Amino acid sequence: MKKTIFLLPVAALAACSGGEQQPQRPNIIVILADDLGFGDVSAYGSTTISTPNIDRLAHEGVCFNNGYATSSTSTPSRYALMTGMYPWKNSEAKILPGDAPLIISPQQYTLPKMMQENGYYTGAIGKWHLGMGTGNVNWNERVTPGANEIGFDYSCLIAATNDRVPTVYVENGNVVGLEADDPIEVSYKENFEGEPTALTNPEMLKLEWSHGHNNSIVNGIPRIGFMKGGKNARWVDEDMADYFVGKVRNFIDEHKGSPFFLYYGLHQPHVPRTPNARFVGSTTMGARGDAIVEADWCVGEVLKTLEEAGILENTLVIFTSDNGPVLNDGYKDMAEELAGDHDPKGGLRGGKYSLFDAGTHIPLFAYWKGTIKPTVSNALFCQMDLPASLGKLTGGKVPEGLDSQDLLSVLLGKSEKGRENLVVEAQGKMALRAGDWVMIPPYKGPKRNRTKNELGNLSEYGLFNLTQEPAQQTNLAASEPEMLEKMKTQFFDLTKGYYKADVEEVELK
Ligand code: NG6
Ligand code: CA
Repeated sequence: MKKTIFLLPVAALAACSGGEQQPQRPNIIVILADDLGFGDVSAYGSTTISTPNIDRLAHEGVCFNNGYATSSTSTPSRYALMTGMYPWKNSEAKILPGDAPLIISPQQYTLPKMMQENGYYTGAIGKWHLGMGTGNVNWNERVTPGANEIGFDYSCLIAATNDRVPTVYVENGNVVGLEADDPIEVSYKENFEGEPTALTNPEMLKLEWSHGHNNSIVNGIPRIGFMKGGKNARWVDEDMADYFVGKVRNFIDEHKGSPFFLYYGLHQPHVPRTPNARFVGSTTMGARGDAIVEADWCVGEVLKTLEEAGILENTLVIFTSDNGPVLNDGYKDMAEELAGDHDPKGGLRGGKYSLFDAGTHIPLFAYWKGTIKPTVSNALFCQMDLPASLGKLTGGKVPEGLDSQDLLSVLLGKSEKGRENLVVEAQGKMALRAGDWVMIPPYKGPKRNRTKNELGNLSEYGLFNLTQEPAQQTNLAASEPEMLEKMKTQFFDLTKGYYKADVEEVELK
């Protein structure tokens, strides 16, 4: 038989042989909401709130039923995502004040640095909360080291949280809109003479505090910490979503031609909840519900921008939340009173600050149009696994010894083989999730804090089967002694040198 030789175009040849021509690497966007609970998105079945844009990621991507943050508060949770290391291995990874130094060393491995070294253009926009500078920050000069020193080519951030001073945007280390004749001063110890606080000038408040949050007043809202000056640089809370969406749009438009990595830290629905007037009244739940709808709009804007730039099919979008939900986190914004039938925990137990499941069991979706097939995944996946998994996806170098696990095939919905276990953390206390089970060692301390969230301080060992009972009401420690022993052995092995039976309670003032 005569042999026929087909001549293929050069590009096709390269693609077939898997040789020189690399497939184009996707852009990656990680959207991290702040305090958004498992029950706060309609994707997991909540009928009391509608989040169509977030749901689109869930329904057309991988919807994780067992997605986790490492921690039930922001700083440690973000630390793990950024470094691929358990935050309880770094004693500084706890809720930081707004003037705290950067807790990630510029020598340390980070997810953005890996992406940057790998040819990606990298950006961080929105909430930071990993510290800036080296202590005693002078906000009138470039604040360094910060995001730009640990792997981000571009950054536009709020230093800590939207309830902490300084209430200014920091772009590439510089306070935006700062005027030389009105320098900023910040203190977490004492007020500056003559500056109004919630205690001295309650008549200036448009939002009242319920616990904490009675220091400097900015934009009619009392904050944590004291600040002076920088009047024209101060943010307007109600415009924050628009401000950051604008920055995200610019970032995508400017870098659509090259692979980029974008970390977008939404400030919603963290307190103070200040949705733009466009969203006020969009739910019956008051500011918290309206802030979630605003966050959903932000996600929609990201997708729209990608579509308009023609790069939606070449972008992996990961959506998640830094920790579980809370209703009253220190302001009288009626979140509790107006919640109605809405359960932000989505049937789980606990919430923000808690060792119970709702503290760290959060919404997680991975969306990549045309590549990821709509999938519901029950695999255990933690945000801390993003560094190793995204390294695998993009060819980035992942060092030995990280706690981050390469679960790329889980992330892309091709495998259900997730983590075998995960140590979760709440204000220095730790618990173990493994398989269907959760083991919580006994800890002293109150059952609830000022938020009324249950903290998970148990007087005896707690053992719960999450598949049988997501609400963690039945302690099986006595009836399942073998499982308890197995979990304890694993837990003490994993946390060796770090576990402390006595952890001082972090008091919310
Ligand atoms: C607490 C604040 C709370 C919130 C939290 C950090 C008080 C009483 N409470 O100390 O409002 O800011 O810190 O939240 O001040 S997180 O999501 O950034 O971890
Ligand atoms: Ca948070």
